[in-house]
Amino acid sequence: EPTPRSVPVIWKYREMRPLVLRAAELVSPEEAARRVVALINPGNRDTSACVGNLYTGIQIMLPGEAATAHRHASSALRFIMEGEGAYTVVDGEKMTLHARDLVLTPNGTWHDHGNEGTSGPTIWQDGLDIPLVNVLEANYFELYADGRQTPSRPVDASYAEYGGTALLPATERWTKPYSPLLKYPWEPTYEALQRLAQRSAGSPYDGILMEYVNPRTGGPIMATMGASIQLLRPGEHTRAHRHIGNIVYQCAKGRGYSIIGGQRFDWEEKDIFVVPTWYWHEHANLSDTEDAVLFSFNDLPTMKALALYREEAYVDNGGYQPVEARELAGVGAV
Ligand code: 1HN
Repeated sequence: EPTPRSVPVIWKYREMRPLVLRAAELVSPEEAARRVVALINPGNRDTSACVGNLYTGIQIMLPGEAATAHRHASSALRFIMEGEGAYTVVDGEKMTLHARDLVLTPNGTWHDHGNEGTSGPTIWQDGLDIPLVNVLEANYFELYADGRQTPSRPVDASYAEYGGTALLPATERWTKPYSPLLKYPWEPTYEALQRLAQRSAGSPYDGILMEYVNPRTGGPIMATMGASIQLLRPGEHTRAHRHIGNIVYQCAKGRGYSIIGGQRFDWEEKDIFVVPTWYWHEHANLSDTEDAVLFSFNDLPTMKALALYREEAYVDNGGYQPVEARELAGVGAV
Protein backbone atom coordinates (compact mmCIF):
# COMPACT_ATOMS: atom_id res chain seq x y z
CA GLU A 1 0.00 0.00 0.00
CA PRO A 2 1.14 3.61 -0.38
CA THR A 3 3.85 4.59 2.14
CA PRO A 4 4.16 8.36 1.77
CA ARG A 5 7.40 10.04 2.82
CA SER A 6 5.48 13.14 3.87
CA VAL A 7 4.15 13.14 7.42
CA PRO A 8 1.12 14.91 8.89
CA VAL A 9 2.15 18.33 10.20
CA ILE A 10 0.58 21.58 11.37
CA TRP A 11 2.08 25.05 11.00
CA LYS A 12 0.58 27.45 13.55
CA TYR A 13 -0.11 30.93 12.19
CA ARG A 14 0.96 32.62 15.42
CA GLU A 15 4.41 31.06 14.93
CA MET A 16 4.61 31.72 11.18
CA ARG A 17 3.40 35.33 11.14
CA PRO A 18 6.52 36.82 12.85
CA LEU A 19 8.75 34.91 10.40
CA VAL A 20 6.79 36.28 7.46
CA LEU A 21 7.04 39.86 8.83
CA ARG A 22 10.79 39.30 9.32
CA ALA A 23 11.12 38.18 5.69
CA ALA A 24 9.60 41.50 4.67
CA GLU A 25 12.34 43.31 6.61
CA LEU A 26 15.12 41.20 5.11
CA VAL A 27 14.25 41.24 1.39
CA SER A 28 12.25 43.36 -1.00
CA PRO A 29 9.95 41.93 -3.68
CA GLU A 30 12.45 43.29 -6.26
CA GLU A 31 15.27 41.22 -4.73
CA ALA A 32 13.19 38.10 -4.18
CA ALA A 33 10.87 38.20 -7.23
CA ARG A 34 8.50 36.31 -4.90
CA ARG A 35 8.97 36.70 -1.16
CA VAL A 36 7.47 33.52 0.22
CA VAL A 37 8.15 31.60 3.41
CA ALA A 38 7.91 27.99 2.22
CA LEU A 39 6.46 25.25 4.43
CA ILE A 40 8.59 22.13 4.03
CA ASN A 41 7.40 18.71 5.11
CA PRO A 42 9.84 17.34 7.73
CA GLY A 43 9.48 13.83 6.27
CA ASN A 44 10.69 14.90 2.84
CA ARG A 45 13.19 17.72 3.23
CA ASP A 46 14.93 17.28 -0.14
CA THR A 47 11.90 18.62 -2.05
CA SER A 48 10.27 22.01 -1.52
CA ALA A 49 6.94 20.35 -0.82
CA CYS A 50 4.56 20.65 2.10
CA VAL A 51 2.97 17.28 1.32
CA GLY A 52 3.35 14.86 -1.61
CA ASN A 53 4.16 16.95 -4.65
CA LEU A 54 2.30 20.04 -3.48
CA TYR A 55 4.01 23.28 -2.51
CA THR A 56 2.67 25.82 -0.08
CA GLY A 57 4.05 29.04 1.35
CA ILE A 58 3.08 32.32 2.91
CA GLN A 59 3.58 35.48 0.89
CA ILE A 60 3.52 39.03 2.26
CA MET A 61 3.01 42.27 0.36
CA LEU A 62 3.51 45.54 2.26
CA PRO A 63 1.67 48.76 1.31
CA GLY A 64 3.38 50.32 -1.72
CA GLU A 65 5.18 47.12 -2.70
CA ALA A 66 4.77 45.27 -6.01
CA ALA A 67 6.33 42.19 -7.62
CA THR A 68 7.00 41.83 -11.36
CA ALA A 69 5.06 39.57 -13.72
CA HIS A 70 6.11 36.13 -14.84
CA ARG A 71 4.55 32.87 -15.94
CA HIS A 72 5.37 29.18 -15.63
CA ALA A 73 3.92 25.77 -16.38
CA SER A 74 3.05 25.36 -12.71
CA SER A 75 -0.45 26.23 -11.61
CA ALA A 76 -0.95 28.33 -8.49
CA LEU A 77 -3.75 29.41 -6.21
CA ARG A 78 -3.92 31.82 -3.29
CA PHE A 79 -6.16 31.86 -0.22
CA ILE A 80 -6.02 35.28 1.41
CA MET A 81 -5.23 35.30 5.14
CA GLU A 82 -5.31 38.98 6.15
CA GLY A 83 -5.06 42.55 4.89
CA GLU A 84 -6.79 44.97 2.57
CA GLY A 85 -5.54 46.81 -0.49
CA ALA A 86 -3.58 44.14 -2.36
CA TYR A 87 -4.28 42.99 -5.88
CA THR A 88 -3.09 40.40 -8.34
CA VAL A 89 -3.15 40.70 -12.13
CA VAL A 90 -3.70 37.44 -14.05
CA ASP A 91 -3.49 37.61 -17.87
CA GLY A 92 -4.47 41.28 -17.83
CA GLU A 93 -7.26 40.93 -15.26
CA LYS A 94 -6.73 42.82 -12.03
CA MET A 95 -8.39 41.27 -8.98
CA THR A 96 -8.74 42.85 -5.56
CA LEU A 97 -7.82 40.54 -2.68
CA HIS A 98 -9.79 40.24 0.55
CA ALA A 99 -9.54 37.84 3.48
CA ARG A 100 -10.62 34.26 2.60
CA ASP A 101 -10.97 34.90 -1.15
CA LEU A 102 -9.61 32.15 -3.40
CA VAL A 103 -7.74 33.44 -6.49
CA LEU A 104 -6.35 31.29 -9.31
CA THR A 105 -3.16 31.66 -11.34
CA PRO A 106 -3.58 28.75 -13.76
CA ASN A 107 -0.78 27.11 -15.73
CA GLY A 108 0.83 29.51 -18.21
CA THR A 109 -0.92 32.70 -17.08
CA TRP A 110 1.06 35.93 -16.56
CA HIS A 111 0.79 37.12 -12.97
CA ASP A 112 2.05 39.96 -10.79
CA HIS A 113 0.97 41.24 -7.38
CA GLY A 114 1.07 44.46 -5.40
CA ASN A 115 -0.40 46.28 -2.43
CA GLU A 116 -1.99 49.69 -3.05
CA GLY A 117 -3.41 49.90 0.47
CA THR A 118 -2.20 52.00 3.37
CA SER A 119 -3.37 49.94 6.31
CA GLY A 120 -0.76 47.21 6.66
CA PRO A 121 0.51 44.03 5.04
CA THR A 122 -1.57 41.66 3.00
CA ILE A 123 -0.63 38.05 3.72
CA TRP A 124 -1.81 35.03 1.75
CA GLN A 125 -1.19 31.32 1.36
CA ASP A 126 0.19 30.23 -2.02
CA GLY A 127 -0.52 26.69 -3.27
CA LEU A 128 1.40 25.33 -6.25
CA ASP A 129 1.92 22.05 -8.09
CA ILE A 130 5.56 23.01 -8.76
CA PRO A 131 7.16 19.85 -7.23
CA LEU A 132 4.95 17.72 -9.50
CA VAL A 133 5.65 19.74 -12.65
CA ASN A 134 9.38 19.67 -11.84
CA VAL A 135 9.40 15.90 -11.24
CA LEU A 136 7.64 15.50 -14.60
CA GLU A 137 10.34 17.76 -16.13
CA ALA A 138 7.61 19.81 -17.76
CA ASN A 139 8.25 23.22 -16.21
CA TYR A 140 9.36 26.45 -17.79
CA PHE A 141 9.70 29.94 -16.36
CA GLU A 142 9.42 33.18 -18.30
CA LEU A 143 9.77 36.78 -17.17
CA TYR A 144 7.32 39.36 -18.50
CA ALA A 145 9.22 41.80 -20.69
CA ASP A 146 7.56 44.97 -19.40
CA GLY A 147 7.94 44.37 -15.66
CA ARG A 148 4.33 44.60 -14.57
CA GLN A 149 1.18 44.09 -16.62
CA THR A 150 -1.07 46.93 -17.64
CA PRO A 151 -4.57 45.57 -16.95
CA SER A 152 -6.47 45.00 -20.21
CA ARG A 153 -9.79 43.90 -18.68
CA PRO A 154 -12.05 45.49 -16.05
CA VAL A 155 -11.23 44.75 -12.39
CA ASP A 156 -12.66 41.36 -11.33
CA ALA A 157 -13.93 40.75 -14.91
CA SER A 158 -13.99 36.97 -14.62
CA TYR A 159 -16.23 37.19 -11.54
CA ALA A 160 -18.61 39.52 -13.43
CA GLU A 161 -18.73 37.05 -16.32
CA TYR A 162 -18.61 33.65 -14.63
CA GLY A 163 -19.42 34.23 -10.96
CA GLY A 164 -23.21 34.29 -11.34
CA THR A 165 -25.21 31.55 -9.68
CA ALA A 166 -25.92 29.00 -12.41
CA LEU A 167 -25.60 31.63 -15.13
CA LEU A 168 -22.89 31.70 -17.78
CA PRO A 169 -22.21 34.11 -20.63
CA ALA A 170 -24.16 32.63 -23.56
CA THR A 171 -21.85 33.74 -26.34
CA GLU A 172 -18.42 32.88 -25.05
CA ARG A 173 -16.89 29.46 -25.60
CA TRP A 174 -14.07 28.90 -23.14
CA THR A 175 -11.62 26.23 -24.29
CA LYS A 176 -8.65 26.60 -21.95
CA PRO A 177 -7.91 23.68 -19.60
CA TYR A 178 -8.73 25.60 -16.43
CA SER A 179 -11.53 27.61 -14.90
CA PRO A 180 -12.43 30.91 -16.62
CA LEU A 181 -13.46 32.16 -13.18
CA LEU A 182 -10.30 33.31 -11.41
CA LYS A 183 -11.67 34.67 -8.13
CA TYR A 184 -14.05 32.98 -5.69
CA PRO A 185 -14.89 35.65 -3.09
CA TRP A 186 -15.53 34.65 0.49
CA GLU A 187 -19.06 36.02 1.11
CA PRO A 188 -20.95 34.01 -1.54
CA THR A 189 -18.81 30.98 -0.69
CA TYR A 190 -19.76 31.10 2.99
CA GLU A 191 -23.42 31.77 2.11
CA ALA A 192 -23.46 28.69 -0.13
CA LEU A 193 -22.00 26.59 2.68
CA GLN A 194 -24.58 27.84 5.16
CA ARG A 195 -27.47 27.27 2.71
CA LEU A 196 -26.34 23.71 2.06
CA ALA A 197 -25.86 23.09 5.81
CA GLN A 198 -29.52 23.99 6.37
CA ARG A 199 -30.71 21.42 3.84
CA SER A 200 -28.19 18.60 3.93
CA ALA A 201 -26.78 16.20 6.48
CA GLY A 202 -23.50 16.39 4.57
CA SER A 203 -20.92 13.66 4.37
CA PRO A 204 -20.14 11.56 7.44
CA TYR A 205 -16.45 11.93 6.54
CA ASP A 206 -16.28 15.59 5.57
CA GLY A 207 -19.31 17.44 6.92
CA ILE A 208 -20.68 20.05 4.51
CA LEU A 209 -18.07 19.81 1.75
CA MET A 210 -18.23 21.95 -1.39
CA GLU A 211 -15.77 21.99 -4.26
CA TYR A 212 -14.64 25.14 -6.05
CA VAL A 213 -15.37 24.26 -9.69
CA ASN A 214 -14.77 25.42 -13.22
CA PRO A 215 -18.26 26.80 -14.01
CA ARG A 216 -17.96 25.73 -17.68
CA THR A 217 -17.33 22.05 -16.90
CA GLY A 218 -18.40 21.51 -13.31
CA GLY A 219 -14.97 19.90 -12.90
CA PRO A 220 -11.95 20.96 -10.85
CA ILE A 221 -10.57 24.51 -11.07
CA MET A 222 -7.29 23.43 -12.65
CA ALA A 223 -5.89 20.29 -14.31
CA THR A 224 -3.54 19.29 -11.51
CA MET A 225 -5.09 20.81 -8.38
CA GLY A 226 -8.56 21.05 -6.89
CA ALA A 227 -9.84 23.14 -3.99
CA SER A 228 -12.67 22.73 -1.49
CA ILE A 229 -14.33 24.49 1.38
CA GLN A 230 -16.04 22.56 4.19
CA LEU A 231 -18.16 23.47 7.15
CA LEU A 232 -18.27 21.48 10.36
CA ARG A 233 -21.35 22.21 12.42
CA PRO A 234 -21.02 23.09 16.12
CA GLY A 235 -19.84 19.95 17.91
CA GLU A 236 -19.57 17.93 14.68
CA HIS A 237 -16.96 15.15 14.61
CA THR A 238 -16.62 13.31 11.30
CA ARG A 239 -15.84 9.66 10.75
CA ALA A 240 -12.41 8.65 9.55
CA HIS A 241 -11.60 7.76 5.97
CA ARG A 242 -8.55 7.70 3.73
CA HIS A 243 -7.94 8.15 0.05
CA ILE A 244 -5.24 8.54 -2.55
CA GLY A 245 -4.40 12.23 -2.84
CA ASN A 246 -2.69 14.82 -0.65
CA ILE A 247 -4.61 17.62 1.06
CA VAL A 248 -3.39 20.98 2.38
CA TYR A 249 -5.83 22.66 4.78
CA GLN A 250 -6.11 26.18 6.07
CA CYS A 251 -8.58 26.89 8.87
CA ALA A 252 -10.73 29.73 7.53
CA LYS A 253 -12.98 30.06 10.56
CA GLY A 254 -13.45 28.65 14.04
CA ARG A 255 -11.39 26.10 15.92
CA GLY A 256 -11.20 22.35 16.16
CA TYR A 257 -8.88 19.43 15.63
CA SER A 258 -8.13 16.71 13.13
CA ILE A 259 -6.88 13.22 13.89
CA ILE A 260 -4.44 12.25 11.16
CA GLY A 261 -2.81 8.82 11.29
CA GLY A 262 -3.80 8.52 14.95
CA GLN A 263 -2.26 11.87 15.96
CA ARG A 264 -4.33 14.86 17.08
CA PHE A 265 -3.66 18.31 15.56
CA ASP A 266 -5.51 21.27 17.10
CA TRP A 267 -6.20 24.14 14.70
CA GLU A 268 -7.55 27.66 14.80
CA GLU A 269 -7.91 30.41 12.20
CA LYS A 270 -5.13 30.60 9.57
CA ASP A 271 -3.30 27.49 10.81
CA ILE A 272 -2.16 25.26 7.93
CA PHE A 273 -1.96 21.47 8.17
CA VAL A 274 -1.55 18.58 5.76
CA VAL A 275 -2.95 15.09 5.30
CA PRO A 276 -0.55 12.92 3.26
CA THR A 277 -2.01 10.44 0.80
CA TRP A 278 -3.64 7.33 2.29
CA TYR A 279 -3.55 8.59 5.91
CA TRP A 280 -6.71 8.04 7.95
CA HIS A 281 -8.19 11.39 8.90
CA GLU A 282 -11.22 12.82 10.69
CA HIS A 283 -12.16 16.37 11.71
CA ALA A 284 -13.88 17.84 14.77
CA ASN A 285 -15.33 21.26 15.54
CA LEU A 286 -14.42 22.15 19.13
CA SER A 287 -17.13 24.80 19.50
CA ASP A 288 -20.68 23.96 20.57
CA THR A 289 -22.03 27.24 19.18
CA GLU A 290 -19.92 28.33 16.15
CA ASP A 291 -19.26 26.81 12.73
CA ALA A 292 -15.75 25.76 11.83
CA VAL A 293 -14.70 26.15 8.19
CA LEU A 294 -11.71 24.52 6.49
CA PHE A 295 -10.34 25.64 3.12
CA SER A 296 -8.24 23.01 1.37
CA PHE A 297 -6.46 22.34 -1.88
CA ASN A 298 -5.35 18.97 -3.20
CA ASP A 299 -3.84 16.91 -6.00
CA LEU A 300 -7.01 14.84 -6.53
CA PRO A 301 -7.42 15.94 -10.19
CA THR A 302 -3.94 14.51 -10.90
CA MET A 303 -4.68 11.25 -9.10
CA LYS A 304 -8.07 10.89 -10.81
CA ALA A 305 -6.71 11.73 -14.28
CA LEU A 306 -4.14 8.96 -13.84
CA ALA A 307 -6.84 6.54 -12.59
CA LEU A 308 -5.05 6.17 -9.23
CA TYR A 309 -7.85 7.39 -6.95
CA ARG A 310 -9.18 5.06 -4.25
CA GLU A 311 -11.05 5.72 -1.05
CA GLU A 312 -11.82 3.69 2.07
CA ALA A 313 -13.92 4.24 5.15
CA TYR A 314 -12.54 3.33 8.56
CA VAL A 315 -14.69 0.84 10.41
CA ASP A 316 -14.46 0.15 14.10
CA ASN A 317 -14.35 -3.66 13.86
CA GLY A 318 -10.78 -3.34 12.67
CA GLY A 319 -11.53 -4.12 9.05
CA TYR A 320 -11.37 -1.70 6.15
CA GLN A 321 -14.25 -1.36 3.78
CA PRO A 322 -14.31 0.38 0.43
CA VAL A 323 -16.56 3.39 0.63
CA GLU A 324 -18.87 2.06 -2.09
CA ALA A 325 -19.65 -0.98 0.04
CA ARG A 326 -20.64 1.25 2.94
CA GLU A 327 -22.90 3.25 0.67
CA LEU A 328 -24.65 0.09 -0.45
CA ALA A 329 -25.09 -0.84 3.19
CA GLY A 330 -26.90 2.43 3.72
CA VAL A 331 -24.23 4.20 5.73
CA GLY A 332 -24.38 7.33 3.56
CA ALA A 333 -22.77 8.90 0.58
CA VAL A 334 -19.33 10.48 0.55
C1 1HN B 1 5.27 31.95 -7.62
O1 1HN B 1 5.31 32.31 -8.91
C2 1HN B 1 4.47 32.66 -6.70
O2 1HN B 1 3.62 34.12 -8.35
C3 1HN B 1 4.43 32.26 -5.39
O3 1HN B 1 3.13 34.53 -6.31
C4 1HN B 1 5.15 31.19 -4.94
C5 1HN B 1 6.74 29.42 -5.37
C6 1HN B 1 7.54 28.73 -6.22
C7 1HN B 1 7.62 29.10 -7.56
C8 1HN B 1 6.88 30.14 -8.04
C9 1HN B 1 3.68 33.85 -7.17
C10 1HN B 1 5.99 30.49 -5.82
C11 1HN B 1 6.05 30.87 -7.17
